[in-house]
Amino acid sequence: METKKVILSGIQPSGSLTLGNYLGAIKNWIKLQDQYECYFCIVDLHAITVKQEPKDLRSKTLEVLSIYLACGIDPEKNALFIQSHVPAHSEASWLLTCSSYMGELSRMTQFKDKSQSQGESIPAGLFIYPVLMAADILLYQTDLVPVGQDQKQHLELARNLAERFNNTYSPTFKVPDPYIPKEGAKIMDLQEPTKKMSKSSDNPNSFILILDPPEVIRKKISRSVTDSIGIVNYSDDQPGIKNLINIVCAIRGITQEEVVDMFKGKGYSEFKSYVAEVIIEELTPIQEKVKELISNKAYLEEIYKKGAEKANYVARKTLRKMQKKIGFIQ
Ligand code: ATP
Ligand code: LTN
Repeated sequence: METKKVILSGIQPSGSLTLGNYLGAIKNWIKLQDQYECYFCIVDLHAITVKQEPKDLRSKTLEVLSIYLACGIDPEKNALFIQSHVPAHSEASWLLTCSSYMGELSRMTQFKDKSQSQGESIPAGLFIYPVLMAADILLYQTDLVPVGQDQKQHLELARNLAERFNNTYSPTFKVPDPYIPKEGAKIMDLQEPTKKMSKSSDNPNSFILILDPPEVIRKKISRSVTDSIGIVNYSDDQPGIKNLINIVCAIRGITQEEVVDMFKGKGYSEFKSYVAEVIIEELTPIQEKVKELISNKAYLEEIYKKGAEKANYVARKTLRKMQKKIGFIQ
């Protein structure tokens, strides 16, 4: 029997998931789940690189799992698990930290961005963050990592660490490839459309949450920042409008030209109403399913336990290989 190629990806339970998380990551996972052996995790160890309220972390972790399921990830076919339930991630992360360079980690743009808002006391975890992500990926001998554009640099580091380990010892890891969607790869902030839409932004008007009710979506889209040109065009001079066009393309699977054609001679307010309805139509069925799932704690527990069992088996095997090659007595 031909063995399936492996996919791994994850999202931090560091807040409520945004339309960016959905279009940049989850929507692609759904497409790939039939062809690949998939591991989808909720990366709680990554989330604590910035301060988290324990009770929120607990509830967001289960919310993310409910969203994965509600979006159509099949728990029978895929391993859905919580990162901290698989201790091999933390252990492998340390082993890889010892062969990571300060220089390469200081060049990570996410570290540079996130450490800026931390004042004097930058948590060391923020610096090591991409090494933990490399551990997540490499432990499963992953072929493909479906992520948004912002994670490309981290993926490059994971590839370098895999090659470095393979060269220092002997072939141990698959060298993974990124899978970045053409549309939806980078959904921008609705208030500052030159910045990525992010769930940890302080301004709720800057993002759409997967669980935002229809009236909130309409309000946020109608308030989104545009420009004074007044024509629906796909252009870098109109980053706000370009972003809204990208959102429609990623949801509907149509081209930018088709969207622009639809709104020839029409104004921004008509266009914005259309964008809001496209988003609402996509998110409403997901929201209904999340509502059902989130109260079914026993079902969620059954899924993450089963997922952790499968993940632990595979991850432990790779970890043991690493330890043996490094020279640890087993
Ligand atoms: P945080 O703001 O807490 O750092 P985030 O919203 O950037 O979080 P992550 O948990 O870091 O989200 O990302 C999970 C996945 O979603 C990754 O694959 C990432 O590339 C993707 N993603 C996040 N934001 C966007 C976005 N604006 N556009 C496209 N993809 C995105
Ligand atoms: N760093 C990622 C989240 C993440 C991840 C992973 C993504 C942690 N581990 C492994 C893919 C594969 C982010 O989106 N900020």
